[in-house]
Amino acid sequence: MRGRSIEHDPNAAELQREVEIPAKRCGGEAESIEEIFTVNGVVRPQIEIAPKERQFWRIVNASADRYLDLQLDRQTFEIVALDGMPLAYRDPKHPTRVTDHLMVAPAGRLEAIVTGPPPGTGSALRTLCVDTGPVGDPNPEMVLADLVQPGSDQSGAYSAPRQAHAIDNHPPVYKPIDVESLKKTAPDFIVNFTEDKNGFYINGRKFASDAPPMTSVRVGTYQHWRIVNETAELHPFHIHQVHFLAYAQNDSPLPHPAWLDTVNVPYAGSVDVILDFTDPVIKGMSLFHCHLLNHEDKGMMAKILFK
Ligand SMILES: [Cu+2]
Repeated sequence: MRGRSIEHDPNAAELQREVEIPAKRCGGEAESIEEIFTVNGVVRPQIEIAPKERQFWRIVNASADRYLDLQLDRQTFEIVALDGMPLAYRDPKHPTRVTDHLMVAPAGRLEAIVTGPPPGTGSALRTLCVDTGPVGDPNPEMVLADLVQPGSDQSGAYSAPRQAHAIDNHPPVYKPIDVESLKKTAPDFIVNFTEDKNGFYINGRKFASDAPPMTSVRVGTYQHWRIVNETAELHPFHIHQVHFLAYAQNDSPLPHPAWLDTVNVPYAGSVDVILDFTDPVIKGMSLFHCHLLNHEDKGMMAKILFK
């Protein structure tokens, strides 16, 4: 999924109608709609799926700065992995989670099994309205793609490439860990997102390529971080190389704690995470940042040293 700018597109109104953006406003932001989503470069393609057929889908939010709140009409996502990490890796007893919608922040990834709807009932993949906050960008509901039955003679149907994949028979590797005690400790590090008319900041500082790391961590450890968003818009926190367990939002336990590398941080709110720095291969200088590219480019990024 990518964003396509319609700001200067003479067909903007037509494109908005094609993806069925509702007339009623979404969220508090009064700006006009500047972007729509495309799927593999196509505006509202058709995805062929037979009734009861189970397909494995990989969805990447590759837009620069738009959220997806994914929903399949009358169908569910059987989530297998988030942000490239199989759910089973940390929780072998719960390898999948079934949901009817899921927020995927910019840079977020979802792998899920989708089942074809019953004969004669179409379905659509859509994103719902995301209220990005009083100073956020418009992020309206729209249709991303239509699910159609194969051979239903609808022109322009997008067929997923059918490739033979070699199946390797290595047994799966699981690595459940106990982080309960870490959740109870005070945060090892606090990331504070702020902004003003001159830019975007982490802990009061704009990114500088020649600055020393803002923090350093010892390889082999876990850390509890709190990410605090003091602004009036959403920011997705993203870190390179490692994953974290997002388990609380605004000091309340999340209903579905998940291992991620990108997490939405609510405006005027916070998220608590446990970061995993135990991979001995992951060493050296790395980065964490807001994954709205416009914010990152204007300073909301910092270095971290894994030592
Ligand atoms: Cu941001």
